[in-house]
Amino acid sequence: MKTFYSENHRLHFPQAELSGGQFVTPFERPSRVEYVLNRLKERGFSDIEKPAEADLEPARRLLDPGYLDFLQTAWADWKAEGMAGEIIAANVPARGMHLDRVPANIDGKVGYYCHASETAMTAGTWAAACSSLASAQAAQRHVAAGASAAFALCRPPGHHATRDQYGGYCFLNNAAIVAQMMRDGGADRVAVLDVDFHHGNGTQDIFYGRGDVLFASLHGAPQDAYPYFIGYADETGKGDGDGANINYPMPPGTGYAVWAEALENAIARIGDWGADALVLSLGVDAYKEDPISFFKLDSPDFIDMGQRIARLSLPTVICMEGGYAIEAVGINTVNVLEGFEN
Ligand code: Q9C
Ligand code: ZN
Repeated sequence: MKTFYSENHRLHFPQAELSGGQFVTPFERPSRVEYVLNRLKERGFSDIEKPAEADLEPARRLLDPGYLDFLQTAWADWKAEGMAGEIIAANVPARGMHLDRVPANIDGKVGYYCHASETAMTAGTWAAACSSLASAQAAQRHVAAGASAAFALCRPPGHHATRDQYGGYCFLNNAAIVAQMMRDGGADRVAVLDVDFHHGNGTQDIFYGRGDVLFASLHGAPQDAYPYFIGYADETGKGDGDGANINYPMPPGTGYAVWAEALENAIARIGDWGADALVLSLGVDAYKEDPISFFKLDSPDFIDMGQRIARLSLPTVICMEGGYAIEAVGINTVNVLEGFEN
C-alpha cells in the first residue's frame, strides 16, 4: 500500500493546549507522524510519496466558503488586531445567543468558527491543514486510478472539523472532502467508517442530511468523552440522510471484544447499504495507553481491525486521524495497514 505524506505538517505546532485549566504542550504534536513514518519504513511500507498541492475547489463546494476564508486569513487578522499569543477561542456562541451572525472582529470570528477552545492556531496552521488535505486528495486520486487502497498520513487530523467550525485538533475534514471527491468521481455510494476513539462529529455534521454518503463511528460515549454534545446512538440522519448515520457510543473501559462486535455491525451495515467505496478515518487512540482516551484496545487488536475492514473489499482511502500514545501510534497505525493487506 502506498502512503502519501507531506512534511509541511510541521508548520502547525502550537505551543499551548488548554487542558485541565493549564496550558500544556499539545497532545496533537508533530512527532506523532514521525513515529508513524519510521514504522512504515521499518515494516516495508517504503512507498511514500509527497502529494501535489491541495485542491481547494472540492472543499469550497462542500464546506462553508466563509469558514475557509476565515482559516486562510485568521492569523494575519489576529496579528493585525495586536493579539500577542496564538489564536485561542475565548468566546463561542452559547445557548440563547445568535448562532448565525458572523462577527466582524477577529476575536469574535474565532469564536464563531470554533467549537472547542483546546485547539490553538498559529502562523502555519492553514498551510499545514492544506498539506494534510493534499495527502488525502493524492491518496484518493491513487485509488481512483485503480489502486485498491492508499494511506494518507494526514496531520493535522480532520474528523472534528465541521462545515464551518474547527476544534478537536482539526481544521479541514480530509475524510469528508475525499468522500465527496469519490462521489464526484463516480462512486454512487460512499461509506465513511470512523474508528478514532472520538466521535467524528465533523463528518457527521457534513453528511447528516445526505443519503449518498453513509457515516459510521465507533467512539467513547458522549456523556463521558469529547466532543460531549454529539455522538449518541439515536442520531441516525435526517431527510435524505435518514438511516445513513450510525453511531456506536461505548463506555469507559471498553475492550476489544465489545469494540469488535460494534465494528462487525458497522461493516455489515456498510455492506448491506451497498457502498461502492470506503473512506477510513483511522485514529489509533482507542489504544489502552492513550493519554486522553478510555478504551482498552491492545496493539495486536489493530491488526485484527485492519483484517476485518479489508473484508469489505472496497476501494479504500485511509486518512490518519488521532492517536496520542506517541510511540505506539506508529506501531498501531502500521498494524492496521498490515492487517488490511493480509
Ligand atoms: N485534556 C482527535 O483525536 N480533548 N482529536 C482533549 C485533553 C480534545 C481529539 C482533552 C480531543 C480531540 C483527532
Ligand atoms: Zn481521536
